[in-house]
Amino acid sequence: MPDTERTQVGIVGAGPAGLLLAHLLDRQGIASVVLEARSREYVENRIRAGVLEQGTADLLTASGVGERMARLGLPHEGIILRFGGQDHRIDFRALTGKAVMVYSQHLVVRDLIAARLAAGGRIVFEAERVSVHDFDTDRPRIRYQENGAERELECDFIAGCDGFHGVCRPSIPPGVLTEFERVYPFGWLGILADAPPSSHELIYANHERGFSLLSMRSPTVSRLYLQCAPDEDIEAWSDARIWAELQTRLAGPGFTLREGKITQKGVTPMRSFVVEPMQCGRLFLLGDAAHIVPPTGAKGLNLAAGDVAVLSRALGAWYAAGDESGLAAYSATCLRRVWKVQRFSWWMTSMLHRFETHSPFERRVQLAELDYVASSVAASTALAENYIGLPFI
Ligand code: RFL
Ligand code: PHB
Repeated sequence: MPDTERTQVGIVGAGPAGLLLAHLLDRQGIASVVLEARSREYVENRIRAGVLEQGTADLLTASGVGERMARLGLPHEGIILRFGGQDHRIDFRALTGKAVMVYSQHLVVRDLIAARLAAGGRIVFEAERVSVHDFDTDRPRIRYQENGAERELECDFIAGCDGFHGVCRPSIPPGVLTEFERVYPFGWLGILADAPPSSHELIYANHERGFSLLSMRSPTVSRLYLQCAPDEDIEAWSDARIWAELQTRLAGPGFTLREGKITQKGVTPMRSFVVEPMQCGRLFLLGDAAHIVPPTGAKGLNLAAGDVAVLSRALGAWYAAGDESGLAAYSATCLRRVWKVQRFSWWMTSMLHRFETHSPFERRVQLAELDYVASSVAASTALAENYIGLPFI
């Protein structure tokens, strides 16, 4: 017989979704246990997203985990679109009154883990063979192994925050979920480099040779991306070749790309993916477990935060007053926002990348779209409003 433990909400996955949910539940007096397949060191050093919408940054601050972000985060009031040899700035502050925060996802994860552990919260790292059961009843269970011992977690609800390759979504019986997917014919080759950012703001560059992005992590660390094949062989990219390609694609008026030691490199394929509904009985899916966006809109982490805001509020109402309405509406509430963010991420991806299949006509239309966005207040406001983030609820 496995050792049985009881909690209110069993959370699978200690990425941003799972950790933020545990934190927001704790602030409402709701107990949870987080089960994570990887080690603490691994999740605290996993380099991924870097841009927080104003709503995500505000949520972290309001819930008491914004101290380091306030010190080290870089507030950005605009981005640069670079195409046809020209720069066009989208001024978020002027167009929307808001801004975004450049702050690494792995630091958000570290801040949330520290807050959970300081509050006496339980996170089981290196949990093995996690499986979810009985979520069609009011006594769902999660089974797992900890240090080789069989364990069982009995809970009221399960939150599937275990990412795209997790175990929760595939545990939902066939026929319940509908999947929507688009796989793009390219990926991003991303690097981290010990080089001061060559621009104060992010540069999204549409170039004949393919898209490229200049981003950053700190005043001394640059994060740069190149559009590549989805199955690009990273071994074929020496540091010299990466810098040469970045120099070509990012060339711009009065611009010098500063190079430095490349400390990490990797290739990410690009897809858009959504499941409907984001719930089955008492199992809720959040973040990448329910949807994936191509990174061009910088939305993955922010979508996860939006789901967490909706579910933590709904669970709060259920525990405080037995109000089931928020839980019943969870999927529909999230999906309204998810699809708008999917649309934005698909649109940014389509506008900025090179498509091998484009005819010369389609290429001209793509450049005309960029020119329209850059020159029309209405169109640049639409970009800005989506980039700084649509309301969570
Ligand atoms: P995460 O961060 O993937 O966390 C899921 C957690 O669940 C754990 N897990 C399991 N735990 C227990 N049992 C199992 N069977 C488990 N299976 C998985 C995993 O170890 C992990 O700790 O999902 P979450 O919390 O929904 O957060 C979403 C964001 O991480 C994600 O949307 C973004 O990082 C997406 N993304 C990017 N977004 C951006 O906005 N900008 C970027 O530059 C950017 N780069 C990226 C990315 C995602 C990447 N992935 C997923 C391949 C780069 C990469 C490489
Ligand atoms: C990043 O800094 O990793 C980043 C920034 C903006 C994006 C995607 C990734 O659109």
